[in-house]
Amino acid sequence: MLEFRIMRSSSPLRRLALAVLTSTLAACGGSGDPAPAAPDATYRVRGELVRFTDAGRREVFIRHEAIPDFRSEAGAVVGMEAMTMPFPLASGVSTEGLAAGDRVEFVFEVRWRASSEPMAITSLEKLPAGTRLGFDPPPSEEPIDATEPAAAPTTDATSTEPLQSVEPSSQ
Ligand SMILES: [Cu+2]
Repeated sequence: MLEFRIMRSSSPLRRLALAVLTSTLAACGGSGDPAPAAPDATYRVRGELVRFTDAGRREVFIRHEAIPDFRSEAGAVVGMEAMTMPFPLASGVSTEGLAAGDRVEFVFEVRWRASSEPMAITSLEKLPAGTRLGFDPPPSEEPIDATEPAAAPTTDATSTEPLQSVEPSSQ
């Protein structure tokens, strides 16, 4: 709330000046990595790599798990349900060894006031094969509960006898 009020109270002129300064600095980045503005938020999420959307593999569709702490641009925790969506990859993020169908863990940053795409993946790593994710169906539901409604205890004496072993006893 405090942040919000400060943002609103800063004059449009000041914000414009800041924007110009920021873009000037970015343009003057030269040989080094242009230092992007600090992200508004960073999330570490797991998901399944559905496919790369371009030949250069700089954007990827990921079916991600729910992100309960996802914040809106206004800063409210709105959460994000599990879904499949595209994520651009920040420069320098390697896709080596990754293929469609891989389970992955990734970090993405959000910059709501970015001039173009507000989200970018800054880390993308393969999870061990067979890693279960939140949207997977439950593990094979062994019909433990379904088969036998608990039988009433029987008073039949024979049922308490251990079964005769077919094998001769070794002792
Ligand atoms: Cu999403």
